[in-house]
Amino acid sequence: MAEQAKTESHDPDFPEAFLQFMRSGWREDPLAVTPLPEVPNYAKRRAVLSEAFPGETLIIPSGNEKVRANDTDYPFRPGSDFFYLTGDRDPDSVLVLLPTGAGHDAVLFTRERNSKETDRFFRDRNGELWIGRTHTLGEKSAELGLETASLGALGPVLAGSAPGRTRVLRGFDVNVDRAVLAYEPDRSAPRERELAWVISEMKLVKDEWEIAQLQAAIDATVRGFEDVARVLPADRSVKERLLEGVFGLRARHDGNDVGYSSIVGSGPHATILHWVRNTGVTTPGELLLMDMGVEGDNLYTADVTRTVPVNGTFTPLQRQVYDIVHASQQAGMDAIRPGVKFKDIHRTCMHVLAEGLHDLGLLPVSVDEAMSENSTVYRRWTLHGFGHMLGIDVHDCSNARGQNYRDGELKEGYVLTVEPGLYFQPEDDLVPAELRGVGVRIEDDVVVTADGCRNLSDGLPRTSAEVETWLAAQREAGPRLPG
Ligand SMILES: [Mn+2]
Repeated sequence: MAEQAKTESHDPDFPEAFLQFMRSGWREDPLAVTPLPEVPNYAKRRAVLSEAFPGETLIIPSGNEKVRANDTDYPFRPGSDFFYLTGDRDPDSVLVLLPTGAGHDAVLFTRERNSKETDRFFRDRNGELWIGRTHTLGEKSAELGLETASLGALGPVLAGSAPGRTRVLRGFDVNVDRAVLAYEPDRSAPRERELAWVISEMKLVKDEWEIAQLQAAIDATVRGFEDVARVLPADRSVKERLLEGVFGLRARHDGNDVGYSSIVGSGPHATILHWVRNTGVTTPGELLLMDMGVEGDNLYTADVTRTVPVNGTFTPLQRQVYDIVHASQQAGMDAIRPGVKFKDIHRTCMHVLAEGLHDLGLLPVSVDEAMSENSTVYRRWTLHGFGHMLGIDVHDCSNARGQNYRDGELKEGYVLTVEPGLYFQPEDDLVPAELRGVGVRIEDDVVVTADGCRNLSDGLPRTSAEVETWLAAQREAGPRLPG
C-alpha cells in the first residue's frame, strides 16, 4: 500500500510496459550543495533555546501544507519559529532538540526524496519528476549544518520522549500534535505556552544580520511603491488590483513574496483596516491608502503604508488630516529610544491624534478626558495601536509575555512599525460629510538604536509635500519592470 502512488481522476493509466520502461535508463547527476552562509545564526539560536530548557525534549515543527482546493495546495511557507531555528523551508519537517549531558543534540526529521528508486519518482505528485530535485538527508544536513533523519524515524522518538520533560510548539503539525497527545493527554497548556514565549522573546532583539535582511526587504518595498506610483494615473481610474499586482510582481522578483496580503484601499476603502479584497478602483480627487510589504529571501518582511492623493495634490482638508497623522508618527519616532515603554509611545502618538481630532471639532470631550483610561473615545477614529514588532512575522514576537512587549520597555535592536492613522467611516454621522470616507495611515519600520531610532523605510516620502513631489517624480519617470 505504501508504494501505491496516488493517481488523480484526470491522470492516464499506467500500463505495465510503460511502468517497466520508466523504471530504467535514468542517470543520477550529483547535486552541488554548500553550507548556507547564515547557518551560524541558526545554530546560535538553537544554543540559546537549549540553555532555556535543560534536560527537556523540544519539538518544533515546520507545519503541513494546506489544501486550497481539491488537490491543489496553498504555496507553502515554513512556520516562522521553525525557520528561525533551522533555515529549512520544507513542509512536514520537525526540529527536535534531544537532551544530552551537556545540552541538546539538534536533529531535523524531514521527508526523504521521492527519487528514481521507486515508482513514486514519476507517479506521485510529490515525486521528483513532478516537483523537481529535492535534497537527500545528507545534502540537507550539509546545507543547513544540522543532523538530519528520515521523517519515518520521528514516531519512535516522540513516543519515547519523557512525559513531563517534553514541549511541543503546537498548532503547526497535526501528526506531531496527535502523536504527543496520545502518550501525554493531560499535558498542561502553560508548559507549551512557555516554549512559545521563550522563542518569541528571543526574537525581540534583532542582530546585525537580521537588520540587514529587514533592510533588504524594505528596500525592495520602496521599489515596489515606486513601481505602483509610476502606473497610477492622475486623471483616470484603475483597478486597485492593478496596483496590488504591480507590487506583487516586485515582491516575487526581488524577494520571496508579499509578507502579508496587500491592502490597496481607494477612497472609502482606506477606512477599512484589512481591506484585502481590493475590488475597487482609484478615483481622481480621492486618497489612496496602500499597506504593502515585501518578504525577503530569508523571510524577513517589511510592513509599510503610504497614503497618496490620486490626482497628485491633497485638498486642504485631506492635507489637514494627513498632517495630523504625520505629526503623530513623527512624535512617536521622536520618543523611541531604549528604556521607553512601548505603551508610552502609543500614548504619545494617540495624544497627537486626539489633539488633531479636537482641532477638527470632532471630539465630544476635552483631549485630556478623551485620553483618560476610562474614556478613549478618540479611538472611534484611530482604531488601532501605534505599531508592533516586525521580523520574520509581520506581527513578530506575538507570543512574548506582556511584561516584555506591550507593558515592557524598548531595547536597542528592537525593530517595530510606527503607523498611526485616522479613519472616518462613510457611514459615520458624527463627522462632517466632507470627511466621510477619508482614511490616512503612514507606516514606517524603525530599529531602536543606542540613543533613538533609525527609520529603515526613509526611502519613501512622509510629509504631505514630500509625497506630492515624489508622486510627480515617479509619474515623470514612467512605468518600469523589475530587473
Ligand atoms: Mn503594520
